[in-house]
Amino acid sequence: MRLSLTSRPREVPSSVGIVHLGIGAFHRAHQAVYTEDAGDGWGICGITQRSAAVAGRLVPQDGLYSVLERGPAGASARVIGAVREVLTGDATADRIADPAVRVVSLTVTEKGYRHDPATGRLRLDDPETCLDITGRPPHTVIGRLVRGLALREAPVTVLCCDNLMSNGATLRGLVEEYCERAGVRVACTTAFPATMVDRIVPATTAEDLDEAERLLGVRDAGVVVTEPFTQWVIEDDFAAERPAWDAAGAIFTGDVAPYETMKLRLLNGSHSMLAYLGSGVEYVSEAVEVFGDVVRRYMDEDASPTLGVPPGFDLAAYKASLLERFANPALRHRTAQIAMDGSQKLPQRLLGVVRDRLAEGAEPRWAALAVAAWMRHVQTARELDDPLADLLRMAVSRAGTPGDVVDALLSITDIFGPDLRDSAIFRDLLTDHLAALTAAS
Ligand code: CS2
Repeated sequence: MRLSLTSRPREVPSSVGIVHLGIGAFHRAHQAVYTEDAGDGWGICGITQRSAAVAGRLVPQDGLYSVLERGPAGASARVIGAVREVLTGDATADRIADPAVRVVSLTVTEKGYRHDPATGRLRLDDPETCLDITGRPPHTVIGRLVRGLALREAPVTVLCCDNLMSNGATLRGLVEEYCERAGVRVACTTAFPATMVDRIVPATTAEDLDEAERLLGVRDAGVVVTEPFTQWVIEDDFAAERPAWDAAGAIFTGDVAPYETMKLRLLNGSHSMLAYLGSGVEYVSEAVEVFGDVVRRYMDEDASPTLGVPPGFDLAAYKASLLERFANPALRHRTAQIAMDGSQKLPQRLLGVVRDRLAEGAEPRWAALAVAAWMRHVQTARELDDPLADLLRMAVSRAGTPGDVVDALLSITDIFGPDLRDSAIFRDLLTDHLAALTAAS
């Protein structure tokens, strides 16, 4: 029997107040769970942005799906009913225009913003963005969001839940830049709070579907798998009403920046380091067995001195908990899943650490090792899953020695900016590490 309101009758929200762009596994394991746990009746309209597959799985199940939590002590599954509609991308603008909607949230991954990761501005060499700007029915996330906002009068909060630096302000900047170039006016009041989102959500496997069926007694085609840990810190700056996410454990604060930088540099930076150094093993839990010590040194010696830690926060305990989460053997988080889209991830995860350490006159040795491991990945990966893959492959195809490879990749200023391209210290660190990684393989 399939999961649905008939096979598992339950109360669900009767209306939609949130439109969510990018209804992938992360949203369903994170913000949708907080929305359900807030218990104040907010329903979500999830809109797929790239692939309609989620709609195909959730619509026949009345929007229901299960969250399979895999901890070291075992697995549990619960059904979530907060998602009331699942639509495909073309519906975005009309759905945002609905005055009953007060929050538009996004998880579209770093590359979904089609921005320049080094400057945070729109990439005007992106053909899809250019076509949207000329006025066709929009295909890009920013184009669709702007079209929807322009149709509104009622105030709305736009909540970016992706791992970008200053994600709220970055998204606001992209929306404003797009409006200016496309000659579009947004008249409604908007707010773009910053958020820090955290939960590890590996891709669902066939074993996960079977395990959820065993636990629930019905087949769910929309299972998402995750760890027990979850965290959400949100800037308290809303243009209109919002769910009581704080009742579900979210933290509202005036300044998200310290949490955001800490999470991006410690969790995501370490994750990327493990993914590239550990590209020879399948799972993060295996990579951490081999590279746990260098990750610890990256966190302690390079990343930690760059952080402004929130008052009362136990940084040592946070770092120890990250290593424990990475080591969770039940999670089966593939290194390849994290390794993708490196060009979009490196700046906020590792290059900020490099910059800050260089500015202090220190040598960011471990952060440079992680970046060199990415360079090795670019050189050797059979398939490079990255929006800049062509550019990256072309850069390394002409390069011979490790020094050449470093120079060729560092000169991509969309990733490194002119400052890191021109840093002799960083270049030398990268060259030494890449030579050692090349010799070791
Ligand atoms: C990961 C993140 O895939 C990746 O790049 O580093 O998705 C990570 O699992 C989440 O940010 C954890 O909150």
